Amino acid sequence: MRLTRLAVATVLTLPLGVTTASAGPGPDPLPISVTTVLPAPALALPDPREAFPLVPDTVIVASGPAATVAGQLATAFRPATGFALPVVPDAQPGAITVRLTGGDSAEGYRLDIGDDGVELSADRAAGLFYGVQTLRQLLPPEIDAATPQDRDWVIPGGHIVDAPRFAYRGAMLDLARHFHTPDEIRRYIDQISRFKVNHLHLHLADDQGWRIQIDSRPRLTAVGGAPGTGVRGIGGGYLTKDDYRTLVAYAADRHVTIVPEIDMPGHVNAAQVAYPELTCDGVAPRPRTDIRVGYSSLCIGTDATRRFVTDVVRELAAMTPGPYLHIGGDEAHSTAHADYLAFEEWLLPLVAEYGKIPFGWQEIAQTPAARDAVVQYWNHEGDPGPTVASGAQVVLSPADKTYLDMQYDLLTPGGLHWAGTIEVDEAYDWDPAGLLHGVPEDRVLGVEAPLWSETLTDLADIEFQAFPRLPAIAELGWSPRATHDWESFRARLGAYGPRWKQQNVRFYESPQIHWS
Ligand code: TNX
Repeated sequence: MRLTRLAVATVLTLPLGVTTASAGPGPDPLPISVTTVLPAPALALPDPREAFPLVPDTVIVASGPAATVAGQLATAFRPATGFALPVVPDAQPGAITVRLTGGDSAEGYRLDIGDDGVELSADRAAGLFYGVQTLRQLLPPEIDAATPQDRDWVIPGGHIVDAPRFAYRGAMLDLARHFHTPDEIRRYIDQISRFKVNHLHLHLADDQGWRIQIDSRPRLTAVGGAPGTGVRGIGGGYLTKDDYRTLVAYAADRHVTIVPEIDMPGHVNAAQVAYPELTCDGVAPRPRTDIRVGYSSLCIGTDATRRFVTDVVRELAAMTPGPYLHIGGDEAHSTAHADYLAFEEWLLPLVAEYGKIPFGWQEIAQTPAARDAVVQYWNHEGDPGPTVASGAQVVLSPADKTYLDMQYDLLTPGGLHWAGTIEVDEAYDWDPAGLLHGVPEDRVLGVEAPLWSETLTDLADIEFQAFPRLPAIAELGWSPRATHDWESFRARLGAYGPRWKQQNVRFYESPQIHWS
């Protein structure tokens, strides 16, 4: 029987377990409550005496810009409930109210759930969007079904007051080693945004391929994106400017900012195959489909290199509305040290001239110009470098904790293990504050989980590597340190399994987790 609003009294007499995910091995399944959300909210107070039943005549009240997010909420809940869930402007009792408030919290939100209604409020649309992601997790996994389910829908009562610990919560996809299609990227955006991840870094060029249209340099994609480019010659493909703009807009609707990366001065073999004048001897290297790194370098200080880099930065900046442009800078083992420093001293200000904040891998921290950049650390051991000591902001992607392409253990298929294997507890058990020697928390812009694609081809491979570790990194980026607790995290993660199953998301059923 479906619940109607008249049946609220019945709901209240039911044990909380009414919204429980199905039983599985291990301890009792976790009943859904405001405390079971991933990533953990800053403050969550359950009220077991209250609960809000979603019924066929439930309406969503919102007006102005809040109506956009209210529409996303309705779109998320309509298929599985089969309810109309109209978005209406006028306040009424017993509704889900979505409301913008007057303050200046960029991403925070508040949820108050009682018998008489649900109120979701935030200062900005991003906060409302995150409140919607939380609400989705307060209904049972079947809420993600594509067709109407014959069951009751009850949102457990209580209050959440939530805001992120760090402004930057990122994921990265490597399109160069294997191209991933816009549909695959969209599906990944759908998944990461559920965990309040707000940046997607796209690694668009490397030795094996070039994956973004640059009008002034058509051979980059004609050659570097041709069939047969990529590791083992599998894949090929590239994003047209239209593809890219459509992706940027799709991500923005989910409050995800795209951070495009062109890796320089190393990792440039594909560019040199297309434009041999970028080498010092003018001879085109052979195309590469292996996974070695560190052998290619732009020829530093030539007009040809300066013109090329300027063309690429100019066009990439013009098609990117987000604040950042990532210029790589890692593993330039074939660039002389003095050349590397000179190149970065020229390149980082060039990015700023085109209106973007330069972003680069940690190697750029050797140059003074990096003081105005975001520096992304993949190796947290040792000295973070003089520029960081003097003020640059950092994003933390320690390879031995956040590299989603590392194997879970040596038996899991796919992935590499040069930084070790990473089980779920290792991805979760660290603190972004204090990871880098001498870098205080207020210098940490956030965290990012990169996923390099040497061994990955399709979306199923991506999902298997990302889940369930991505939510661990997302929680480190979002949740206050005071909530950090492995037992709590693993219980909430175990209860999330049925949601991935419901959505046909492939994930690694880690033996560390009791999956519901
Ligand atoms: C290191 S660490 C890389 C990538 C590889 C990755 C594979 C860093 C910034 N670069 O070139 O794809 O390892 O795990």
